[in-house]
Amino acid sequence: MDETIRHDWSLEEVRAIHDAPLSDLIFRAQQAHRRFHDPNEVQLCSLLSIKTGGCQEDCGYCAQSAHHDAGVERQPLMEIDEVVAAAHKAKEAGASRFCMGAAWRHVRDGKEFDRVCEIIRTVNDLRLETCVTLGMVNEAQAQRLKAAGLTAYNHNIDTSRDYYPNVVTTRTFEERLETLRNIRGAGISICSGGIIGMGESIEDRCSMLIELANLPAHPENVPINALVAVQGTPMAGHEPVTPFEFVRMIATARILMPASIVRLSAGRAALDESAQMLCFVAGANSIFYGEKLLTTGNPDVERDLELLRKAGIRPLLPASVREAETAA
Ligand code: SAM
Ligand code: DTB
Ligand code: SF4
Repeated sequence: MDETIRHDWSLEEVRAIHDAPLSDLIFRAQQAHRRFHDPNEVQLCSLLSIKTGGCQEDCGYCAQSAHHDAGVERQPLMEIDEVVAAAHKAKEAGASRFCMGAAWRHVRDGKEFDRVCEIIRTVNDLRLETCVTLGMVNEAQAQRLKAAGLTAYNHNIDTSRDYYPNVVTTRTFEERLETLRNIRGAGISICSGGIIGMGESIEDRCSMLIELANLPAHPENVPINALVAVQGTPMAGHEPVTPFEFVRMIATARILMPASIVRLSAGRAALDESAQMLCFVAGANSIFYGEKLLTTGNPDVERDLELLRKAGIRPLLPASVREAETAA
């Protein structure tokens, strides 16, 4: 194993990294980034909500929780054809990964889960990487997702272990980790990160990254979201995070998990071009690409393509294509 991949980070160490002068922090993040990635490539992931609203969980940030009234229209699980049409469009627009989210507390065996597995198979046939986020899954369900050809499973730890009860009360941090173990056990890539701007301390942010970095294997993808404060949720009143906070979090994630793909995720629409560019320089190498996240907005495709063009950044190709090119 590469000796620069560590799993023994301490809070003192990580706090010192996070709080370093910005220039020093970014320089160190760039060094880590360039050891494992092409700094001019960014992964483009498109996101689709395949089942919206009415969720039993009470996540304080989420517009889809049945515990809050954020005015989100509930939608049952989409039909295969509709999802595939959206995946096709995302591919045409240049995405390499198609991510699908369902507002479920956990997966239930039955017709709906069968349909999700069929959706994964069909989207895979389009030669897109597939990712789903369906809430908690057990070992057998993880195996079925693997058999359907799933590339990655998104399951965020959201915040630190200590701050977790201030964010969600209907499940525990440990349950979150249990699902991550089930996904890892089935041989599926893990996409797991969190959210900043929910009233947590800097120490909580560092602790969250340490939880991820000290897992037996780092998540292959680490989404860093800034809270999208949605009216009607308990977190509607939070102040937006500043670009400095976003950049520090991304750079710290990059240093702790140098080989992982770090995604500049929700909250990007509130950043201007220079702040986004600074996030790329700080080690972000993935974005959500497409006008919508799950229920809230994201930058326009044209503007994103223009930004990437001006920065000389190329889209990262799907893993299957990269491997075929290396073999040739
Ligand atoms: N229900 C599943 C779950 O919670 O795992 C999947 C969907 S859930 C919406 C996926 C992730 O989106 C959450 O874990 C959270 O990190 C992120 N998210 C949701 N609402 C957000 C918001 N308003 N701002 C920032 N991130 C958000
Ligand atoms: C992740 O880390 N961020 C995405 C995805 N994983 C599923 C979701 C962001 C949601 C933002 C709020 C919304 O659109 O409802
Ligand atoms: Fe449900 Fe996921 Fe939203 Fe929590 S984040 S309320 S589990 S959809």
